[in-house]
Amino acid sequence: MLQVFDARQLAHAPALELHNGAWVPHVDVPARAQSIADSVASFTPATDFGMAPLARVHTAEYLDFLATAHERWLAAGRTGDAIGYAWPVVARRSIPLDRIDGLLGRFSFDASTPISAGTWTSSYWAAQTALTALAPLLDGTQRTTFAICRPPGHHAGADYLGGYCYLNNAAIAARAAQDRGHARVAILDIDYHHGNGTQDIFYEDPTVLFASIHGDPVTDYPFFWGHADERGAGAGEGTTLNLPLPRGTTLAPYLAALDRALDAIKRFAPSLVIVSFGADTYEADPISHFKIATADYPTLARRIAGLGLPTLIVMEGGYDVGALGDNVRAFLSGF
Ligand code: Q9C
Ligand code: ZN
Repeated sequence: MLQVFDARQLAHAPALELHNGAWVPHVDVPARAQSIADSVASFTPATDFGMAPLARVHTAEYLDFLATAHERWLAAGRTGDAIGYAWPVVARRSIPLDRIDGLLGRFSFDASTPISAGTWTSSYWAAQTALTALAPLLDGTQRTTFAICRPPGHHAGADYLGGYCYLNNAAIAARAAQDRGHARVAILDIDYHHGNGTQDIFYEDPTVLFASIHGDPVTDYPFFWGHADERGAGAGEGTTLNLPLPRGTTLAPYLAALDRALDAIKRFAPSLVIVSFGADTYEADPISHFKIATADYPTLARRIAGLGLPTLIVMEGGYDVGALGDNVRAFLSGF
């Protein structure tokens, strides 16, 4: 199994995030990606596919903002990481803004996701990591590949960052696969948190199925997306499947939900599957609340492998750094 990791993803190093009312050390530490890379036998660095595949998913305004935000922050006389403090209510009209604080609000949805000096570099190479892992699936030389992406991507929308995510690595890979002939792509999101960015990007798109199993947004971040009645809209009605589960969920009910998601994928009949894999479903994850054990991950993976489809695994969350390498290795072993 080809495994892609690029050390330029370690440049992203936000200092603090706002967590339950306190500024705490950011949990997406560079050591996360390093511990995953250390746990796999060998890896390939990313190839540069340039900006075009990013622009298939994200708006030009957002990409320009993200690439320049930290410079603009410094130019405004600030130090440290760029972060917003005022957000427009959904459906506010579009207002041309220039001040960095206005832009930070416009292009983000939370206070968990600061922009550090290295954020653009790492986000860019995380997207290229996903594209590099996709390439051998497109030419048929591999059946399953693993992209060790950091920062993660599934909370990032076409024009917003949030949830530790800046560029939507899985969505970028899905569009690239479509551009190379995969008309129908399924994205299976098994991070603990709902992948609101991926859902938004494909909400009205009948050619990409988005199926997600996650902590119920009634109790858990990101609150405003991921409820079971969100099923897509317009031409995309029915190609979004949300399976929220309560805090404390153990393997058996998790597998029941996974089988429902896999059934929906089979009915959709894609030619490629992208798995947004978060190891934050792990029982000891510091910010999440499912009860999946390390020994459970091969079982999850075997069921997904049972689809028998070319599969790109894209790393999303997972914050118990000490167990992360073992959990990822356990998951990959099931393929
Ligand atoms: N007080 C991913 O797993 N922080 N992102 C919530 C809770 C945001 C997680 C704060 C969690 C985002 C990719
Ligand atoms: Zn997560």
